[in-house]
Amino acid sequence: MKDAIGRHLSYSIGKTPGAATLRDWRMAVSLAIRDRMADAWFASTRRTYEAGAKRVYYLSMEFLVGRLLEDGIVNLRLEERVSEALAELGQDYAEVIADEPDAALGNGGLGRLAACYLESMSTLGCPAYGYGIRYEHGLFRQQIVDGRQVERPETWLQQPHAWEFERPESRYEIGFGGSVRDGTVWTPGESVWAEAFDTPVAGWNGRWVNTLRLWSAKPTEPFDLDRFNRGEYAAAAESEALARTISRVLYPDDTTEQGKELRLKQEYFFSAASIRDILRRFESQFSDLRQLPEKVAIQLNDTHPAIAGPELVRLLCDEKGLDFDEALQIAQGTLNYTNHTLLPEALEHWPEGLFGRLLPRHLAIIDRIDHAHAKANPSRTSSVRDHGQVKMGELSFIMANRVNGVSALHTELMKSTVFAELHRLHPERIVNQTNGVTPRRWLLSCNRRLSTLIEERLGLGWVDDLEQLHDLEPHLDDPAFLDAYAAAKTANKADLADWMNRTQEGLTADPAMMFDVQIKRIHEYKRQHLNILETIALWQAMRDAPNAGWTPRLKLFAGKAAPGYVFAKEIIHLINAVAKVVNADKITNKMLQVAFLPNYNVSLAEKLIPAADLSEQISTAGKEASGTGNMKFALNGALTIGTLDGANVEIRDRVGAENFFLFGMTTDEVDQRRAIPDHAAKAVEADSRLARALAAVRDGRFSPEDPGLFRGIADNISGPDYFLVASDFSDYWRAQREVDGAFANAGDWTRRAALNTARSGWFSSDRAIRGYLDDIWGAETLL
Ligand code: OAK
Repeated sequence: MKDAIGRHLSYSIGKTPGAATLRDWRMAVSLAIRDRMADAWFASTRRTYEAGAKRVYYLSMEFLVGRLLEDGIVNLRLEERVSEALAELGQDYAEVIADEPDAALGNGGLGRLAACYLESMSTLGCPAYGYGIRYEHGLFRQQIVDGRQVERPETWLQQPHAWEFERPESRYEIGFGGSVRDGTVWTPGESVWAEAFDTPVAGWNGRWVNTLRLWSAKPTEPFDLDRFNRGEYAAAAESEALARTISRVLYPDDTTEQGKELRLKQEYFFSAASIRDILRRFESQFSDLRQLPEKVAIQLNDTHPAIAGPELVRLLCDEKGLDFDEALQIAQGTLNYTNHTLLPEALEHWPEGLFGRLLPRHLAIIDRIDHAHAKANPSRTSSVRDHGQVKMGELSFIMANRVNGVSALHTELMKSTVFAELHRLHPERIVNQTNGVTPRRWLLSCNRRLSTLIEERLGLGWVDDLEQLHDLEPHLDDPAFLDAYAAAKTANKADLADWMNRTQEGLTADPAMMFDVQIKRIHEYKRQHLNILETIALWQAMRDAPNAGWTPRLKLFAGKAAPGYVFAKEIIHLINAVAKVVNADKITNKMLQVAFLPNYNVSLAEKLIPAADLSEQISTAGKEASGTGNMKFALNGALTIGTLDGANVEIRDRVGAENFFLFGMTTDEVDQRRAIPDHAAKAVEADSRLARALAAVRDGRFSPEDPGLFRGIADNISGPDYFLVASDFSDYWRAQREVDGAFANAGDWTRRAALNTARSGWFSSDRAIRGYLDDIWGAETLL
């Protein structure tokens, strides 16, 4: 290992040890690790060809992979060798790992899920490719300036990236616009190259390696030398810059519709390149396109790649000469669709005018698909085109062999709401696959103290068979085990507290406090404002009775708001304003501290989750499709305070109701409550704590220099309150006081935390991927 690192430092990076920077060392280590993936990578491809196996293609607009070096080292089981080698080379292992920038090619849940699933597919030996976009700029970097979110460009690709292989020979010309002749001959008005960059994704033990193939946009028109020679430098580079725009930025929206033309271009760009690549690989091995459904399963990660359906039909008809009905049947046998949200504003639809201008042939194909479906289902009343819009959810549904939701509750709601009619017509099509998370990243490597303790008791079998964590339960009767479990948590908290106290102005975190954590995108449905309102009420109650024996708490928040989402940004501002007042209050600051940690990303989550005591999963019931953070917290021994929403329901069923703090209205109750006139005003009137906390917000207690600053938030909660913050407040307060009482009993709390770990094995992404393999893809694993 030492030689391998040294060789790369000299001959790949071109530095001597004396001149090498931390980044140089990190690059050299990364290249040495990447080398060790190569043979298994080639072997995986060879095995797949030899077996004539079915391949899975996961098409996703986002892959939120985070850092890759530690993941590679851990999965190849090279930790000791790398840290020893680095020590001998005079370098610090942890520093080298921490030097890597996060690959933030995603917004949140959907993108991180795609990354967990790729890793699990490799762990299981499922032949698979991930297909996405190689964004030059991933999700923005969040700064907090005077309490407000400020967005800065993220620049992960400005430094050399160790993990990818550029494949200039794998490129496809992707067209847009233009016209269609004789009904089928599409002549695009403009085009760009989609060029492939491959990253190897190694599974546990490095036995199988799949590929993440990301497309980068390159100009088809060469640089204009004539204009350059005439001194028109900017104009000479114009077409090049325009082409590159397509893979320039990740849209920073999470569950809101993004209606930009460029966004539709991005979606077609990566979907079309991926479909062509899939067909090319298929045809290099098989001769009959009718075998496609038998040899290929394509998963659409939400509707962003939905245009892959019409594109596949187009290629099969217009280029391969199949007739339409046969092409449609092949495509429908190959494609599947995962829905990740029911929020109306997140259901993609495109204006027909824009769609027809950019993709004229596809619009005609969509109409034919829709007519064919309507003809076969005469009782259908809806259609893909509606009120001048092309609806991508409906399109995905009718193009798919299987459609899935991401938690049991969400799947049932899909059947009864957005897809009610299509579900009636195709009752076998919708299936559930509750989300999962990879235990390699989300326990083994992010929480060394806990994973070492588990290894001492159970060995390492749980790492790729997470249900083995059940075998911890007998150890709960051993006081030494519980002590060690508690000590691991406390040490994780102490590390985090040290780091926060150094970096967060005004904060005094003490590991003896309860670490109460809410980390996720900032959104009204996720209700960070419910949490901060309860924080305010708690602070007021503590001031009233400072000696009432309060359980000391640190309230931690982190998350990004979409740049255009004004209300979400006001919530961030309010949290920071409350932190400033509360942390400085001499009466309460030993009992209550509040922090908003900037720039939430995968690496920050890896720091926070192992140190959490309490996991806040408090969305309005019916709104959070699943959640995956909720699973990571439970696995790492945080107890959940949560509503009956998304996968919380299944977490509670598994860890036991007595180890989960439930509050709030159910999905049905939410609908009923919303129908009551003035529901929020009535809830405020009925709860004096809520009224007082809202008054403090409204009257400028947290913004003395601008008293009206947060009035909008207070008015929303006591007025329209679509997300029912006011109506759920009393029960949330009750549950939080129950949490206080439970935390005060340290021994019992640890037991309940350890039960959360022992009973969370089902939430492994390995289990989820097995479910996809069996119920959706019909594919075999080769390990
Ligand atoms: C993002 C953009 C459009 C549609 C959905 C999303 C998204 O991230 N949804 C989230 O997906 C996660 C993975 O399935 C779920 O756990 C979250 O509940 C859901 O909000």
